[in-house]
Amino acid sequence: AKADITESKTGVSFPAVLKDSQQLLGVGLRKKSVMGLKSINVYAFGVYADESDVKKCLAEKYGSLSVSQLKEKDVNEDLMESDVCMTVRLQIVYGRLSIRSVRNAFEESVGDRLQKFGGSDNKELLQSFTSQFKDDIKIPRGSTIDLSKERGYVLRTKIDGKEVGSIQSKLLCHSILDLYIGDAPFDQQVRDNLESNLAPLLND
Ligand code: DAO
Ligand code: DAO
Ligand code: DAO
Repeated sequence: AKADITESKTGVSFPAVLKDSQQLLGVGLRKKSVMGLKSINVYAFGVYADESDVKKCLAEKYGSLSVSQLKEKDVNEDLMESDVCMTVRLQIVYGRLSIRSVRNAFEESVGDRLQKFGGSDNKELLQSFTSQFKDDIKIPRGSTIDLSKERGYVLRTKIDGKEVGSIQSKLLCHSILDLYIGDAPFDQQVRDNLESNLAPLLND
């Protein structure tokens, strides 16, 4: 079996494979600056994609290319747009996360992407999501949140393995993934290593 990978700044480790077939493409750190001053580490994250979906959806277009050739293309765009099953696993390291701050951060980060990709007014869509983050949900340090894009652009959210909801929306799936592998990601390192980690899935 392949080895787990540890996010270096937090020491949080991620399994190399999730759900039997989703391969780890990179790990990173989500920070947040508070009051413009210091920044806190909020969660470590790992990005996974289903190996056979990657082959099916991307190999024909990219299969013969080297890593440096892949870097010239917008492979990340194809990954976000196509019906490849993916998971972003978040492991919370900040010990005082309130649902209110999750809601606010979500409206800021995801709201920004919904506007970017959806154009018109998505405020209602956004609020219909965030209103479902019930005030009594606890997300202590050590919690694991899985955001999974399943077949047909269904976004399923699980906290510590327990489902909290699912929503079918291509726009929402794209907006969430863009936070992690888009052009202005939370951690540039994941973006930088994406092609090197995808290449073996495309070619073997
Ligand atoms: O205590 O006010 C504060 C700072 C909290 C920052 C929280 C950022 C939340 C990021 C989203 C987490 C999603 C699980
Ligand atoms: O880090 O800014 C960010 C956005 C993270 C998206 C996280 C969604 C978390 C959903 C948690 C549901 C809690 C009920
Ligand atoms: O339709 O099953 C349902 C209820 C949806 C609940 C949504 C919970 C929040 C999921 C937000 C996803 C954010 C990444």
